[in-house]
Amino acid sequence: MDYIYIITALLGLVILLAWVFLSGRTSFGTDSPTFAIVGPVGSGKTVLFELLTNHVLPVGTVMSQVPTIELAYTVPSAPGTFTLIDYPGHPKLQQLYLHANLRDPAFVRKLKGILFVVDSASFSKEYCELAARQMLDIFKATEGRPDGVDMVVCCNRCDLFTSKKPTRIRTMLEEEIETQRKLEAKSLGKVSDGVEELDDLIGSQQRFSFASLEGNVDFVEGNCYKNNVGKWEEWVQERGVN
Ligand SMILES: Nc1nc2c(ncn2[C@@H]2O[C@H](COP(=O)(O)OP(=O)(O)O)[C@@H](O)[C@H]2O)c(=O)[nH]1
Ligand SMILES: [Mg+2]
Repeated sequence: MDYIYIITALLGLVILLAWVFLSGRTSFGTDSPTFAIVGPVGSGKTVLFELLTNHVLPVGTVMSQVPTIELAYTVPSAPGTFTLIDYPGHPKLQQLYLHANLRDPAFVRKLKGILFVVDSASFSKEYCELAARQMLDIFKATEGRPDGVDMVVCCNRCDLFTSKKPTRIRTMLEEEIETQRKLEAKSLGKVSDGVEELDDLIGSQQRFSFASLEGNVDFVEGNCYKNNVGKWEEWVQERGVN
């Protein structure tokens, strides 16, 4: 009869150890340094993911419904492997996947860099509002880390004549983020004094600028269409080797 107690106790111990081990592991069951590809729908994220992982231009893409994950992503000259995740750009799906991950401190800690892809050929005022909203939500999570998380804004589709230059996109985004931050602070101020929380993270003293963030934000043009992604790859490589 005593055996039953011993076996039950051992079984309990095994389950407990398994639980401790598994719960300590972060999203997608891997602890390797991670690069995230984010940005609005149709900006070229999935095409970029394919170029970075398979080095081929996909024949066609459909709107992504779930994240695409490469667990054995290698970066030239960098030791080991990385995780590369292409997140769907639809706001609802971003909440479900990207922001669910960003709420996990262990996930934020292992983030090596964020590739924020925008369509520089459709960068209208409305598009800028959407991109700024998405960025602000990301910064709220990443700027909580002492050193922030580096980001490269991939100004994609520079092959099209309507495309805007990275410097212009940067200025438009800074102005828009400042506007949205003020609006948010105003509405938060009405219900609570939680305003400091956001302002603490991105500095309330001066106007919003990317330079005042903890993480470095670079704006670099390119286009997936003609496989002109070398500068973005170099950016990833710099973070991968450090
Ligand atoms: N002209 C042009 N089209 C591109 C470029 N990059 C992506 N596309 C096209 O943009 C569309 C959307 O790309 P996709 O990667 O699915 O966007 P996602 O929603 O951000 O994942 C596809 O039809 C691509 O072929 C580019 O640099 N130039
Ligand atoms: Mg996609």
